[in-house]
Amino acid sequence: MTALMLLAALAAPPEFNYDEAEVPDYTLPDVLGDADSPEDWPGRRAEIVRLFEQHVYGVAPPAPEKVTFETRSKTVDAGDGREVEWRTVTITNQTPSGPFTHEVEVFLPAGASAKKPVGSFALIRYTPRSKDPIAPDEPERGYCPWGPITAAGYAVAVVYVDDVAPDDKTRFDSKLLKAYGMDGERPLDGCGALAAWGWAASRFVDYCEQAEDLDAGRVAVLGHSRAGKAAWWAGVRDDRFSIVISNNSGCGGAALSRRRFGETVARINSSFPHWFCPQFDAYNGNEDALPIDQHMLAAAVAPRAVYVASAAEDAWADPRGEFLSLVEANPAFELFGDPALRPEDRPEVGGTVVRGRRGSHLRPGGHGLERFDWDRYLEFAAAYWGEEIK
Ligand code: GTR
Repeated sequence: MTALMLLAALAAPPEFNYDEAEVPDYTLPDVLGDADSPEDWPGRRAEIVRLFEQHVYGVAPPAPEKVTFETRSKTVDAGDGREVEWRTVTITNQTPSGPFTHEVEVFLPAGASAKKPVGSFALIRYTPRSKDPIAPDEPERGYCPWGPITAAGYAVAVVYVDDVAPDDKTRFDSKLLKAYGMDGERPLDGCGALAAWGWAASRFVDYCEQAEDLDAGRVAVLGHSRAGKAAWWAGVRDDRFSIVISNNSGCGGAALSRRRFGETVARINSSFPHWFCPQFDAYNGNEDALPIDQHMLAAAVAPRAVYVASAAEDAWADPRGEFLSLVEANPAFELFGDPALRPEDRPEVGGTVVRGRRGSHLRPGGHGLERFDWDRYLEFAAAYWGEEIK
C-alpha cells in the first residue's frame, strides 16, 4: 500500500453493517432495576431519566418560571369544504437573562372549544422556517397533513427548532442555551440540541394547559428523523405527553445502540457533535459500556403510550432495532398489565401491530414522514384516547 492509499483508507468512513448476521451479541441493561410494582416505577423512571441526561442527551434548561402566550389567527381552507383555524402562538419564557421568545404554528379543527377541547400532535420540525415553511395552502401534504388531521378532530402544532437551537454545531447554543447561560464550552452532561428542541415542545403543553380549546391531557409528541430522536427524549422527560411517537428516529432515537446496525454512535457523534452531550463520545465504538440503551426510553414512557414507526428501506435507521426497543420495554409495560410484545410480532411491510399501550408499523419505502404514517398515528390516538375518528 502506498502512503497515499494508506491516508485514503484512514480518511474513509468506517464500515457500516447492514447484515443481520453480523450484528454482535449484546446484553441490554435491565429495565426495572429494583422496581417490581407500579408504585416503584416512578422512582426507577427518574433514575432512567437521570442516566440519559448524564450519558446521552445532557441536562436541558429548567421549565421557565413564567411563560406567557400571544396568539394571532387566520382561517384557512382545508380543501374539503371545511375551514380550519391557523393559529400562531408566540411563547415568551422568563429566563435568567430576560424574556426568550419562540413560536408554534397550530392548525385547529373548527368546533374546538372550552366545551370540547381537542387532542393534538406536537410535531417537532427541524427544517428552518425560511427553507421549508409549513404549507397552509397544501392541507394534504405528507409531512404535516393538517387537512386530514383536523378532519379527524385533532389539532397539529408545529414546533420549529430553529427558534430555540439552530441545527448547526457552531450555533446551536446561541438562542435558548445562551438565554440560560449554558452556551460555550459544555460540561460532560451539557445540554445538546435534541434536548433543547424537546424543551420547546414542552412549552406547547404549557400552552395547552391554559388554552381552553386544546386538551392538555391528550397531547402526542412526534418528530421525524433527528426530530424523532428529540421527540423520543422529550416524551420521556415530560410525562404530560400522553403519546410518544418515533418516526424513523434511528440511532440516538428508538434504535438500540448496541446493535451497531446502520448508523453508529461514533458516526453520529462525529457528524452531529451538537445533538448529544459531550459524555456520549465516550461510547464511540464502545456501545457495550453504555449504562443504558434506547429501549429504556420506550420503557420510561410507561404507563403512557408509545409508538415506533419505521420504513422498510430505511436501513441507516435500523428498522428492526427500532422495533426491538419496544419489545425490550416489556417489563415496564407488563408492570401495568399490558401484554408482552415478541420479536416475531414485528409487522410485515405495510403492517401495524398494537399491544396494549404500544404500537408500531413498517411503512413501505424509505426514510420520511408520510400520509401512511400519519394515518396510523390518527388511528392509534383515536383508539388510545377513546375517540372515534370523525
Ligand atoms: C442523518 C443522520 C440521521 C438522521 C438524519 C435526519 O444524516 O445520520 O441520524 O437524523 O440525518 O435527521 O434526517
